[in-house]
Amino acid sequence: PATTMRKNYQPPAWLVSEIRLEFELGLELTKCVATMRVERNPDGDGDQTLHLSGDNIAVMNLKVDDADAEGWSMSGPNLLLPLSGDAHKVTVETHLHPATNSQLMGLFASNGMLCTQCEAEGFRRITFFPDRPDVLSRYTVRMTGDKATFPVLLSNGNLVETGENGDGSHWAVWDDPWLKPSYLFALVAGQLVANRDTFTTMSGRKVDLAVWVREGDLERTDHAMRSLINSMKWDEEAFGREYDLDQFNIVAVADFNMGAMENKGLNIFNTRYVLADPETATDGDYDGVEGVVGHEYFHNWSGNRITCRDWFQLSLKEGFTVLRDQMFSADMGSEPVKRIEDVRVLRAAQFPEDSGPLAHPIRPDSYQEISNFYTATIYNKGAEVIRMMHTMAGPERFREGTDLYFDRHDGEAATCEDFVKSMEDGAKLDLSQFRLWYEQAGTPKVTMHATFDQSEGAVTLHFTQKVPATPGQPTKQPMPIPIKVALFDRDSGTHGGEQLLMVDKSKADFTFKGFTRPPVISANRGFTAPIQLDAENNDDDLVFLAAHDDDAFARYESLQQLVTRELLGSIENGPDEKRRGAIADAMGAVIDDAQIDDLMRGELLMLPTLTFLLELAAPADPVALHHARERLKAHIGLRLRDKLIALHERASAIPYGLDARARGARKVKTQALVMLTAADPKEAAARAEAQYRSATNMTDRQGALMVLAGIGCPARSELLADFHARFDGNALVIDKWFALQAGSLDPKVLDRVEALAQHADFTIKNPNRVRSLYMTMAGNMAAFHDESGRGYRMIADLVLQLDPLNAQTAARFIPWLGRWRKIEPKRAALMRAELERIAAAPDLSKDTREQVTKSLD
Ligand code: B3K
Ligand code: ZN
Repeated sequence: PATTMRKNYQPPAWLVSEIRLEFELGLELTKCVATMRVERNPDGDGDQTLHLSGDNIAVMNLKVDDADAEGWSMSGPNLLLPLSGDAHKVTVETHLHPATNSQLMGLFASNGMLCTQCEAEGFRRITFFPDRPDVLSRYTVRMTGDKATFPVLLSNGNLVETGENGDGSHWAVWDDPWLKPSYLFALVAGQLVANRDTFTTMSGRKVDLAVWVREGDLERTDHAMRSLINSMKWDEEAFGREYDLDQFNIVAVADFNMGAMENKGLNIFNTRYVLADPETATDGDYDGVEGVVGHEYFHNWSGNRITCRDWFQLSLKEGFTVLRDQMFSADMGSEPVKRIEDVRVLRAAQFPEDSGPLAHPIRPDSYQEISNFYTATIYNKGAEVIRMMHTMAGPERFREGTDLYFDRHDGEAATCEDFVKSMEDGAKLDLSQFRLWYEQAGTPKVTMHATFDQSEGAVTLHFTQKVPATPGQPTKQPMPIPIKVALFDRDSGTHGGEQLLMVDKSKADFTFKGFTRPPVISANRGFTAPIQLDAENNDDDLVFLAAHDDDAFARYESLQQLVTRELLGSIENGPDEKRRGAIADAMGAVIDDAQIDDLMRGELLMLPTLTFLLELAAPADPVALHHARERLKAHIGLRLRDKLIALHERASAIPYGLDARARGARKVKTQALVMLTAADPKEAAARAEAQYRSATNMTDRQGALMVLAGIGCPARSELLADFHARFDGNALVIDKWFALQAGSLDPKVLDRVEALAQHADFTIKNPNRVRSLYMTMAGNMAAFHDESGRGYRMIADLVLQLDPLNAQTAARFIPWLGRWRKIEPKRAALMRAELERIAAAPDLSKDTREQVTKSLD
């Protein structure tokens, strides 16, 4: 398969200033006539031939300046059209079959409605076009369709005209005044109802807002609407960004490959990130809706007004927009809790990627299939890299940098370099060495060792850094790493202020004076740098920081480190009684601490994820790690039994609400049950059953059922059946029902997953359903890594079955098998064998082929 290289970028030879798209809509057959004004690009290479990308479409009719086109040819899926002049009108007709488009790219049908997904390369499945993000055009869209089937007709921009044809069909014309690349085109047609509101922008423009859903879902759209309004306001205040059209539409679709899509003025969402009410959505789901609504809205500036020159620049819009949505959610809720959650995601999803066969820099050098690069690295590490600029510049100068970026590049297809340069000029930073964060893959490993000179009263912190080798990058240069530290006095429990250190060589020392005894060092506070830090703190220091650190993240981190040390150590040498005791005491202190709120308490009580532990232990036996983690939970649960029960009772008395106090109560309520389960399953089961039966909301109900699903008690199957019956017909909740079983601690998970795949509600055609069963199982370490290799086989079977139908979703399962190098040799061989079985299949998609080949290398 062909590899696209960043260094080979060439500006397009032809530009398209305007395009008019005329659709005759039908579920089985949609006709599309595209009329483009093409103009030779003065900055192009002068190629006389217009290259139009196509994918799975045929030319039904082709005209140049209204006459039948001559001399054109196909080169594979693409259309080559030689042109004589400098500007022409090109008209091309294509026929589309949305009902059978199972890839969910281009124009597809979902539950009787039509909708599109064009990013990254879906527009070429609709019409022939220079489908690359540096070709910006003005779009006019005319749709005509049966009024009963498609009463609502939406596209980008503003609605300018509508009318009836008199034969039961009607039409609408949408005009988008903003130039945009083809990947931001969107169309929706179907039976939809809207939750409407308005927003007045800072300069007084009134914007009509609508969240479009299927009839029965309307009552679950208020949270999405509120999140949209909050996002619009927040972007004005935090970044000075104002919305720029008279309308803003969000549409919810049940069949969708990812979370949502930021099409100009017409965001299309997976129903999962729109629909929420207390009965069917958990607090986590509410946060997901708020975060994704914000994310897609923020793309209007970071992505749409300023887009990407080519797909290697993807992190320009994604990394920056993730940072913006993280800052938004932090402002809407609790900043320290949000930071802890974001770091947990980074460690569980991005660190493994960065140390595996699919590692790539946030600005990759090459790809075969761009869909494979919508990764935790591009998104989450990309956000961390820009967050470091924020840390180095401080909030005011950071804002000057982003202001300059928006100012300088508005209306352009820009590069990561453009962003970095704007930051240098606007935020007054020297980022010459910092650019390495864009070039080098791999999570830097940093060590810190403290020495104390009694006679000088001086503490010296000795840092070393090493960026590990990654595919294609055997040797690395040292990076500039901003590390925030504080030095605590052991007796008073206070420190003399935070300092930001820049570790920019392989070895760097920093000396601090005025100490009479060695301080306790709190390093990488707030997780200022996305690194793996070994701070060589002893257990006493960690216990001290867990109790005294005034940086909430650092406090969390110390406890996590203590637990990590115990878990990794116990695999080799059995449990360390003293350390286990210290952990239980520290957790007990967390339960008792009146200074922290329950949202934070819930974070502090969570043990590190197995994926993160596996990173540190590799190559490891994941099942042994899982058992060690359960044993530690049991130990803590036994030691803190009374406290946990009291916590569960206190939290259960707080009535439902969406405020932080009530949300925090729900979080610790289920956390308490989780700890208790390992120690006293009977007690936990009784409490979980009561919690389930009296639940007034999904957070409590799902939390209780999650606990029960892992315990072999009589209530288990009764309540799982009750849950299914209660929410029958609600696809998003039925997804939860599948996930609860696939993710449970039940030793028979694999049998259950096999049975669930035969359940009447299972369908391989809906990505949410596939993920709820199989992605959850793949993430359930004890099940997926079953010694027999059966978990691996099930995922490989799924990939082979799904790949021809939906390549993008199928390819997303490969990284789970691709982690074989992190696993002990026996299982690693079984994982490799499954990858080889997939690789041997004929006609694999480009998506899956690329991931499998790289994973076997
Ligand atoms: N930009 C889209 C992702 C498109 C993925 C295409 N495979 C959603 C987002 O990041 O906002
Ligand atoms: Zn995005």
